[in-house]
Formats: sequence, structure tokens, C-alpha cells
Amino acid sequence: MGNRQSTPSPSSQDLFLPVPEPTVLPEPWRKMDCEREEILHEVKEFKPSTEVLRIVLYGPTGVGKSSFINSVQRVLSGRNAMIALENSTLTGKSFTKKMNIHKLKKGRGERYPLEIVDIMGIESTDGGIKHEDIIKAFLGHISDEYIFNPGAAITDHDPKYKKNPTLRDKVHCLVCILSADSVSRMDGKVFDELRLVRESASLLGIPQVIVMTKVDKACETVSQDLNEIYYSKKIKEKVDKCNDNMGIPLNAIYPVKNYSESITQDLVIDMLLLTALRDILNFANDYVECEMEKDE
Ligand SMILES: Nc1nc2c(ncn2[C@@H]2O[C@H](COP(=O)(O)OP(=O)(O)OP(=O)(O)O)[C@@H](O)[C@H]2O)c(=O)[nH]1
Ligand SMILES: [Mg+2]
Repeated sequence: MGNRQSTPSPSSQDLFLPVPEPTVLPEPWRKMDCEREEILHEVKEFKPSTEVLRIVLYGPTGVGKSSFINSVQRVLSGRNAMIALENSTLTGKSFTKKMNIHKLKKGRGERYPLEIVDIMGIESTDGGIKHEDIIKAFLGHISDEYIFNPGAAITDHDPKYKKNPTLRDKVHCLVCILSADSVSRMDGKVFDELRLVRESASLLGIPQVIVMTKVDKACETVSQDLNEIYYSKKIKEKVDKCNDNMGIPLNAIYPVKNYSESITQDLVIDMLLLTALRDILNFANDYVECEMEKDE
């Protein structure tokens, strides 16, 4: 994969101009999986060690959490999907206000053994979700359709509060969604909230990854040709930024482009989403197996 263009040889006039910084790397920093059908089959046929795997998406508002759910459903079903509501006007306020547990559909009432939990975004003001609620959500204490209250975290008296969640109710992998076009200027308060969530999950050994969306908005070269993603210096810098800020290893950071504009299927968009999804499924399942062994 990769339709790389050769650099034209400089003319004598060009020799006097300042040399622009190259925007592409001579070697990719990651290799693109090249067999879409193989990886799609692997994901579609994934049989977890438990009935259903559950993951949660958390992160700042407007970064593409809900879009990621639609994009994943779309890759799996091969058609446009709108199971999670997205918002195109960026107001700084979270559009998603409720806990939504999305069961991915195979078609005709059948489901994949994966649930993706969509929650309210973290805001730089006091309006967004509180880190306490994100922690309660991944521990399985919050039921579907709970409406988050930015003023106060859920209490154990709330009718939507589950007092004794089982492994089925808990989240098996945390997916922090950040957007490539804003990760370098992330607000300090948002970052503190993300860090508190990460610390709690780490203490419990819950796997964590970052999905970095909007790569098309962060790099002109990638916007023109998504095949260039692993050659892009800018995207690599953004991935390094996620790694520095959050302490999540580079091999657990997945740059993607969500299906936000196009209505037709795209091979590279699919490959990037599927690469992330395959690893998330494996990490979640490893965690579940580990928890099940503890109970034996
Ligand atoms: N260009 C581009 N736009 C994207 C991408 N992902 C999401 N978007 C757009 O970003 C906007 C916000 O997306 P949402 O999915 O609603 O974001 P969210 O994180 O769920 O936001 P809240 O629910 O408000 O916290 C929408 O207009 C999406 O179409 C992407 O990869 N590239
Ligand atoms: Mg949303």
C-alpha cells in the first residue's frame, strides 16, 4: 500500500531557496496491514472467552467518540450506520449526555459479542462529565441511559446505580479518544481528568488504548492521501504527543479517520479502524481471561 511520489530534481533557481522541512518520513513508522478481508474476518469471527466484551470510549468533547462507534458499525456491516448520534457544530459542550451502551449489530437481530459504551465528553469548563462518573462507568456501576449530571457525580442512591456489578457489567478495555488536530493544545483541566481516569484503571489492571481521530484535519498530506498516514511526520508527532501526555505506549495508540463525510466504503479508513478494533478485542479478552482465572 502507499502511492508514494518521488521528489522532482531541483532546478538551478530552486537551489537558492530555503529547503522546506520534509513532511514525510523516508520509512513508515508503522506498517499498514494489507489484507482487509483477512482482518475483517478475524474481527467478525472473534469469539471472546466470555459472553460479551464491553469497552468504553472517553475523552474530551467533540473528538469523535460517537463517530467512532458509527464507523466501527459501518466497517462491520459494510454500509452507512448511525447508531450513535454525532454533532457537527463544535460548541465546546458535549452533545452526548447519556450513557449509551451500543450493541454492535450483525443484522436480522443477530449481534457481535461486543458492546461499546458512549458517554458524555470532558469539557474544559465545569460542564462536562466528571472523572468520578467515568470511573463508575468502567466499574459497571452505571446502567444504560443514565443522564450524566455535570454538577455532581452519580450516587449509590440513584435508581440507575448498580451496587454489585458483575464482570459482565464491567468494562474490559478503556479507549481514550483524542483528536489529532487538538491533542497538542489540550486544556490542563481536561488532561487532569484523563489522567485520573487512567490512574484508576491502571491500578485495576484494565487495559487502555488511545484512538487518535481526525488525522485528515492534522496533516495536509494525509488529508489528500490517507495511504500516507504512517509516513506523515505530523501524525507521528501527534502520536508521540499522546504517548508523552498520557503515558500510553506507542503500540497502543491508533491513528484513525472516522467515516464523517464519505458515504462510500474506503479501504484505508477500514484498515485503520480494523487494526485498532482487532487489538482492542484482544486486549479486552486478555483482561477478561485474567479476571476469570482469579475467580477459579
Ligand atoms: N474530518 C473528520 N471529522 C471527524 C472525524 N471524527 C469525527 N469527526 C467529526 O467531528 C464532529 C464531532 O464528532 P462526535 O462523534 O459527535 O464527537 P463526540 O466526541 O462524540 O462529541 P461529544 O458527544 O460532544 O462529546 C462531527 O462533526 C464528526 O463528523 C474524523 O476522523 N475526521
Ligand atoms: Mg458523542
